[in-house]
Amino acid sequence: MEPSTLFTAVVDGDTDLVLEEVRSMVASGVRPEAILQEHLLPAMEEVGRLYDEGDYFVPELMISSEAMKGAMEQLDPLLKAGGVQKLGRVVIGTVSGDMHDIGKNLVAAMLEGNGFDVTDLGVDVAPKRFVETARALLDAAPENAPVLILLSALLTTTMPQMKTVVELVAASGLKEKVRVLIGGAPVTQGYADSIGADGYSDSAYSAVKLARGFFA
Ligand code: B12
Repeated sequence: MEPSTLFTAVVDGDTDLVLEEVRSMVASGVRPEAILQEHLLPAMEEVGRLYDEGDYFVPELMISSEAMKGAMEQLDPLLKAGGVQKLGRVVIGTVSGDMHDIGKNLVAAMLEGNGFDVTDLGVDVAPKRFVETARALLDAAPENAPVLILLSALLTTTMPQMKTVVELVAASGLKEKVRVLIGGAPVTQGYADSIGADGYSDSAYSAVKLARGFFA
């Protein structure tokens, strides 16, 4: 099948064309879920594949993610009005003492672009804010459990904050409903295992796959 103009525009990161296409599809009566499922999500999957294979680099990922974010901003109110469930709720941030946010923003944009409901707490986030935010989301709609907490750290000196968050989640009695995923350049699977985190991945694209797995 020929890829749609919208699909190609997302892969090319052409935000103007993406917005124009989404607008005209909505105007001609295409269901917002179909726009998401049949064009936008496959396009982001293609972007992830190109990145995995080394054809795309971080700038291309960012540009496509931005285009996708623009499309989601247009579709969001329509999807909500239609009662379409988002894929799952995610709280993301860079841990306390750490100001690096390029990777975190990329992961957040990819998740948002792939249909997750993302709460981005920014950088230098205190451990208890992650847990309080997750708890507030659970209280607001307990039937939509679980909530995923995603932690980013780029400094070896701030990585131990991740352990603090994992411990706080356990101490708050939320372990059944909250999962903690970690990432960032110095973080490894071994480190994730050693602190009892529920998952680790080394790229924004694989973070999406990992998150999908938790909500499957
Ligand atoms: C850009 C940068 C900065 C910028 C940050 C700007 C910003 N807004 O983010 C600035 C200049 C501010 C900065 C400051 C500092 N930096 Co700096 N910085 C970097 C640099 C060059 C690139 C990081 C980056 O953005 N990479 C690109 C992104 C896309 O990659 P990423 O973050 O790894 O994210 C990917 C994955 O890891 C993953 N991922 C990321 N987060 C998450 C989370 C989850 C849940 C998952 C699943 C996946 C995931 O997905 C992303 C996309 O694929 C790195 C070097 C490097 N190569 O890493 C140093 C580096 C991280 N910095 C370093 C240092 C030391 C500092 C400073 C202390 C320097 C100083 N003396 O002031 C300060 C600290 C400030 C602070 N308190 O945080 C060191 C850390 C050393 C160490 N072992 O701890 C590094 C490694 C440089 C070096 N070789 O010395 N830095």
